[in-house]
Amino acid sequence: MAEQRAWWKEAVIYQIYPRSFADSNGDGIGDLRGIEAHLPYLHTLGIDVIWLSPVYQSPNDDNGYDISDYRAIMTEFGTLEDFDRMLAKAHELGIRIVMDLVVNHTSDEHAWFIESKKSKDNPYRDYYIWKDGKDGKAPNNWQSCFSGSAWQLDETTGMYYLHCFSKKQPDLNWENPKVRDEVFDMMTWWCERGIDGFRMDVISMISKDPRFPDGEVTDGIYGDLNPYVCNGPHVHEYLQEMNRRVLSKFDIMTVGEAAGVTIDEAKKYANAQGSELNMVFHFEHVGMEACGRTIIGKWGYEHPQLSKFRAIMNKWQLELEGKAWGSLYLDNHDQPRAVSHFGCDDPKWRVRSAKMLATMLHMMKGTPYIYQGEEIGMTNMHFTSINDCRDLEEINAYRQYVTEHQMISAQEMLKCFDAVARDNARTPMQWDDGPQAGFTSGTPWIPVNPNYKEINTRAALADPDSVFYYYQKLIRLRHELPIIVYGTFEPLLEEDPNVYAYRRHLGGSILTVACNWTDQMQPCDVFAEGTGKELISNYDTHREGMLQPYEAIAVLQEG
Ligand code: TEU
Ligand code: CA
Repeated sequence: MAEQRAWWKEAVIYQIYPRSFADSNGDGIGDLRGIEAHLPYLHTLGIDVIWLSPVYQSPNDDNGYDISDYRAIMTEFGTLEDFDRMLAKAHELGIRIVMDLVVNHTSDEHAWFIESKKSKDNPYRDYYIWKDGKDGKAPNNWQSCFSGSAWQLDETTGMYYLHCFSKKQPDLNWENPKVRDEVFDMMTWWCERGIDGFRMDVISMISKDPRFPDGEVTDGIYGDLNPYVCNGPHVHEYLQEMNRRVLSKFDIMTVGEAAGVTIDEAKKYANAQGSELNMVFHFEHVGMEACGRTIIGKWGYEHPQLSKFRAIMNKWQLELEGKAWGSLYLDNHDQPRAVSHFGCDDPKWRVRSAKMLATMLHMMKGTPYIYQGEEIGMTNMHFTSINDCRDLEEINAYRQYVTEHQMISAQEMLKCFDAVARDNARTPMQWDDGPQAGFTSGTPWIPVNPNYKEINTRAALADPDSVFYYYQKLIRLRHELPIIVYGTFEPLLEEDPNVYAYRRHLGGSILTVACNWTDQMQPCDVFAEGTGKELISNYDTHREGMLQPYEAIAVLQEG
């Protein structure tokens, strides 16, 4: 079946984490005017869509993923007028804006929750998930994704409410049709304001197993909630209703962040009939299962192994073909920096390996996502103490595993933070080599990575061989060559421990891609002698039958 064409299949998406992107008023916090001022930079890069992490009113317990008013802009970020001006400027530049929709939970400071907790018979009580305790304890043994129990006792009514994330993020009760009405009305309000779609935060978690059973105790303290909150009994019903009542009425794109999603579930969420969402993010390739040893919980510090990573990526490329559309990403605001995690951020190999990773991802099938700073090869930060942490996921994990239960040493925990902590991706965008990397004229909410003097957009724009211009070329190739968007995927060298290679096919044309994941020369024979046109590479010269350290190359044979 010929693939149905769509703009969101042909687009390259850039994620902005507003708090760390650009500060326009010197308070050390990124804001909407700062984003507006840098839209021309993104237009130069060539991206088509911006995914904006939450900008709604929030007490910032989880940096905006705890919303207290869905129809107001966070005070530090600006006003609705600032938003409208930024949106109009983006549209003038041909850039669409996709908002982050966080409706698995709200902030505990949202008006709905303030009402809900007042009494058991309050009209808003069933907007959230309240349960009686058991034997003086929580209703079950679930651990929150941010450590500790997933249940918080509320003294007023003596009942517990569920929070899969922080205690200031109570889960909404999607079984309540009034909740669905409120969410769908709010989504319509934003679509009528002119936005171009939604990234849907943990959307796979909105339907819970009504039995709320205890989970398997994996770290000796609490039970695992994931089997009972991900891909629940009504999740597809709710999304089909959302599609009917909102999404189908607008020319917008949707991507579901689907914690715990499997290939089979993804084929439902992102089915080709378009009855739910356009695509989903899965987590298999960025989790510890691609790396090997987990130390505790989600925490570890081994780098991904090519064999495990490739098996995961190839599985998703092959299984979604013709059935559902995929997303492609290596990092975001929750993940370590791609070049540090998958490549080599040693100054000797940072640029080469960043370009290799970009080639590997952007020549695949699916919609690619670039996280702010990835296009200039920004790297992880270094944690010297818990005081360097701003993210509650790290702070809570440190308290639980180091301080309270002594299950891991402070040094081991910090080593895990160096490798995979979310704050790695949240250090300020590095614009130039001036004070605070040009991010702010004040004191940034989180320190700038000390390597900003070498790694910044001003230096990148002045260097024709920079990672920036390499990404610009990858984006341009995707816009020019349908085989990159619509070609089928064929794995190559599936057992090679060092080289990731694959082919794309469309109408007789063949695109061959090979990427050396090591800092050593490696044999590679996937290119037929002399045929085809080199589309892109991170080396100017090549060695017959070999790949140079971190070499990537893509060759097109026109059919
Ligand atoms: O993340 C959901 C999620 O699964 C996270 O727990 C993520 O996988 C983990 O932090 C990786 O270490 C979404 C948002 O992207 C995240 O920023 C929010 O903190 C979370 O939901 C709650 O809204
Ligand atoms: Ca600011």
